[in-house]
Amino acid sequence: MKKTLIATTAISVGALMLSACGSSDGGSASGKDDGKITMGFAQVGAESGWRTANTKSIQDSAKEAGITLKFSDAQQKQENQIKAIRSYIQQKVDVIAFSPVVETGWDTVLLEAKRAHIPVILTDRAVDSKDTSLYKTFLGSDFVVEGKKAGQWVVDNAKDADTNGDGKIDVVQLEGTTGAAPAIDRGEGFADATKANPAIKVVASQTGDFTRDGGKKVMETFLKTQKHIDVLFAQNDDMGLGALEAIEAAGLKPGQDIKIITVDAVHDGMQALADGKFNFIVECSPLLGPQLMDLAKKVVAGQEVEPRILTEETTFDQAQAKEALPTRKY
Ligand code: GYE
Repeated sequence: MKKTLIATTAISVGALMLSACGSSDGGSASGKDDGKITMGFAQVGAESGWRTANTKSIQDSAKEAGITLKFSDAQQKQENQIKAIRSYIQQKVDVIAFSPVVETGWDTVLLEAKRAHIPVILTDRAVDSKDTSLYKTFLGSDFVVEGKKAGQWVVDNAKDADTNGDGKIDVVQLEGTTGAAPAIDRGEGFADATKANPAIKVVASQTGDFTRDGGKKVMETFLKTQKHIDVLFAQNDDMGLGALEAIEAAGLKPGQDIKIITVDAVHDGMQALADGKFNFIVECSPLLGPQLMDLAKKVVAGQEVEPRILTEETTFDQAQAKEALPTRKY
């Protein structure tokens, strides 16, 4: 907000791509004399279609809200995110928002922000810090519920999901980034819901890092090592899309020989569902930008905000995907 004459170029953040959209305006720590807000946003990376849509939503809504955005891409590395947050503290931005790549290890840097009187907003993913005074609010989905919805589909469609009719439902799971909230919580929710039917068993589970490439490679291994696979639970669309390639290359029909459930509902995932290659998608909305900018304005103005803000989400089967695709925004 206040002109502090801190040149953004003076702050080195290594290989990070820190792009300052706008001038080198300082922040609330030093004064609020021109009414403008500068937000420092430390993004996870560009690992998935979800992330691309999330980044666009944040950039577009910052522009719309008249908020100057300093944006960094951490390439899925926590150390890069910590460096970016430290640089935002030095630049005295008005508010810091970030989506923590993993849950643990944030207390030190968040305490630095608190001491500098810069409010922090968590978006998309949570931290597991016991000290909740380190951030103002957490805006995002309930990933445990998402995992439960995925597991419930298998329970509800058990007969169909037993693709070789042997009375057992052998599930392979493609996990997201190890240590990330959505990977931990979706796995937990899925396990919890599928407990209802003892015939359902996760026979193999490995990380594909939320990427297409990761999903493809791990699925190739699963196909080699497992005698039979009834169901694939991919914790995001991109890993499911990568797995499709491996399944087809192995001469199997995705959606039929192997039932596929994913999370996100990005465009390519919805297309695969409409084409009959996926069976069920649990939606996770990446369009967090508008709510984030509203929250930023409130916390910078010193207003109280709810400590936890949930996004509203639905699920899609194949017919619903066909219907929703033409008007889908991402
Ligand atoms: O599901 C996945 C992305 O944190 C909710 O991260 C997000 C997850 C999303 O890479 O596609």
